[in-house]
Amino acid sequence: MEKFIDVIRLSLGAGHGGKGAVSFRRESGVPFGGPNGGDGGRGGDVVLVADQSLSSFAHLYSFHEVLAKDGEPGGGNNCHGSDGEDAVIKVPVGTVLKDTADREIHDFTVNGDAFLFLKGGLGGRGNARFATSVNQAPRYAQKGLEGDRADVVLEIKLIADIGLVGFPNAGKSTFIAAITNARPKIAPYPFTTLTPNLGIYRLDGEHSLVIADIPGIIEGAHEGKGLGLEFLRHIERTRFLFYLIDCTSDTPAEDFEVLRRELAAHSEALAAKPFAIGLSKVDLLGTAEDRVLFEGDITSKFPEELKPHLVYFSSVAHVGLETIRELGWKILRGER
Ligand SMILES: Nc1nc2c(ncn2[C@@H]2O[C@H](COP(=O)(O)OP(=O)(O)OP(=O)(O)O)[C@@H](O)[C@H]2O)c(=O)[nH]1
Ligand SMILES: [Mg+2]
Repeated sequence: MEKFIDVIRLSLGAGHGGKGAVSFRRESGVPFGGPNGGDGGRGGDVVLVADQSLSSFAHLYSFHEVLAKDGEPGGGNNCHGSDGEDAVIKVPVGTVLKDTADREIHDFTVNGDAFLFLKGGLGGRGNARFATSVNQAPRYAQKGLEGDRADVVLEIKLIADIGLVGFPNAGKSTFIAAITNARPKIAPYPFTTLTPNLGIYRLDGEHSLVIADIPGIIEGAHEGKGLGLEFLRHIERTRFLFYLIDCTSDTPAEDFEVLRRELAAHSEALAAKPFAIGLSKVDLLGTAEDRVLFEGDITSKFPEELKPHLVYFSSVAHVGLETIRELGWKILRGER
């Protein structure tokens, strides 16, 4: 399984400016010509660019340090040294660049956003620049300046529209596999999902929503039980939460309350997001006629104010997925 890397530290350095040259003209018949040492080139910059084709920092994992190239030194004959090549670091959309004290430097929310982070050092001036009427043959040229350096942390907050929240085994991964392009591992034991999966849910040819499948949550997760709540940051930016409850649970309404309490313990803002409650695996309730009866019974266990939020579905039998698509359109249009 590919490791999902969501936080990395990097040491970044812009290039050093190239040295200016000390050089003098040599012409036949002229024993000692004027200064003609050229300037050094600029050091390369460090630029970070948001790229929507990426979804992790896996491509950066083998680097501890990323350095732009130094500027080339100037040459004789007023030759300007070439500028050092920039270091261009691609990051997934949703990346936050921070310093090592956890202060945000830049937030990459838009594909193609290019952030010039570290400036390369200026090239040194060659001795040709220092000729004056009193010193017509300066033997002095500047060294280039150092480029900026910084240790940083890159963190990705996946930008999903919808976050799936549920106990282990509720059927979250099966759901995202049924309606999106994601192909997460699915298995009949708890904590199959250890790292978040993102899937694109196509509503039609042009419109889609991104859904995040995250690890299961259990009661006491805010105290570190199970996998804890640390991964909830992956759904902090979603507009909508889809709570998944196994419809065969004896206590579906309590299950929902436990989940909501755990979320609130992590972040009140997260728990206050718009939501729907998906009762999963309705194929286990029997035939279509049986289902109507059982679903009525399950609905009656929920308090009145939650009843309008209930959706019954089965990812395996493809039941209720049209209702979920309608819900998807409403979320897209901002009606939910
Ligand atoms: N009958 C039936 N089984 C389902 C359905 N959806 C999921 N399952 C089964 O439920 C089990 C758990 O499914 P997962 O999708 O892995 O559950 P999860 O919520 O992602 O679980 P964690 O990753 O452990 O949190 C698997 O054995 C699935 O095959 C469904 O609609 N009907
Ligand atoms: Mg899963």
